Amino acid sequence: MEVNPKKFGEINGQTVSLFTITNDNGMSLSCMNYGCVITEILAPDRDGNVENIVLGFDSLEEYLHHSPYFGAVVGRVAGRIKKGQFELDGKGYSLPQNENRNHLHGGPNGFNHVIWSATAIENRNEAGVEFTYTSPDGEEGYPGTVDIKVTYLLNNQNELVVSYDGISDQKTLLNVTNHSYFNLSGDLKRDVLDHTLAMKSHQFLELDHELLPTGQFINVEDTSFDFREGRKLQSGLASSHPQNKLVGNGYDHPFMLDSNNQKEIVLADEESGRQLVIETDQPSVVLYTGNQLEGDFQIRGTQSKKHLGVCLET
Ligand code: FUC
Repeated sequence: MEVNPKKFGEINGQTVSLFTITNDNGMSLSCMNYGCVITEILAPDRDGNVENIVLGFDSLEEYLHHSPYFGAVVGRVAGRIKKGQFELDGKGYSLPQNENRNHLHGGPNGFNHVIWSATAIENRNEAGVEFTYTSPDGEEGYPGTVDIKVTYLLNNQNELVVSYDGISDQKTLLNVTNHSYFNLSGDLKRDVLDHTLAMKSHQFLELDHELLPTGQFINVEDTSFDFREGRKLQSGLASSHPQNKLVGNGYDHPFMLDSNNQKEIVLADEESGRQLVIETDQPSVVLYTGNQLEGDFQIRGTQSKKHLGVCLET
């Protein structure tokens, strides 16, 4: 299998490259070394029509101006840190507050905004890119120099393997994720509300009005948060559950996973026949149904709107 690189743009005189990895079934993934962003995943529907299944743009400029973390690696810490404050071994740290008074997704200059080094990997049955970055001590307020490596590998079983590897010279926080917005309808033909999601999770975390976890675990039983038998995302939009309403009609919640590496998350679109199976070694996943996607910009010719994509942030 092969990786094809090309120039995607420039930031302050530095070249940003786009890498396209194609497997023997015609499935492909494109990613760039700015933010390790996955810009496109082309996958067949039940009739073999190959179409894009993630939200992304065709130009670097659009990523710089409009992207709500489309396809990016977010960190050092994905999610929100209250007031940007945390304590480690008795020492207090202050991080930039980039969403009202809270710290979101690693701060305004987090991993999604930096240029990574990239090396293509080409083997017979898999290919991909290894991205590396050295985050200096104190970057975005976090202690310790962190050497981080992110690898995307596509194989001939239509599997994408995402690996993260980080090491620091000081005790620190590191909790990254990939922020791809999936839409299995293909080329954004429909929003994701009639996608069916099945998740092995019996607990989710309650959020407060700033979307910060309160520390309270809620059992999913008899609620619109019970995905154990599979349910349409639409049910969260329609639900009167205060937690669905709070996040702008939908989901934006961490779910605790009951098992790992056992098809614990399955997203399916009946009409196209496409299915996304996610397996992880992580204890939880944030389900975000694109409740804040309404915006004054186009996504490859489609007006950005609520619920156009769904993120499953392990
Ligand atoms: C998700 C959500 C947030 C935010 C962001 C872009 O991770 O938890 O609410 O909108 O992505």
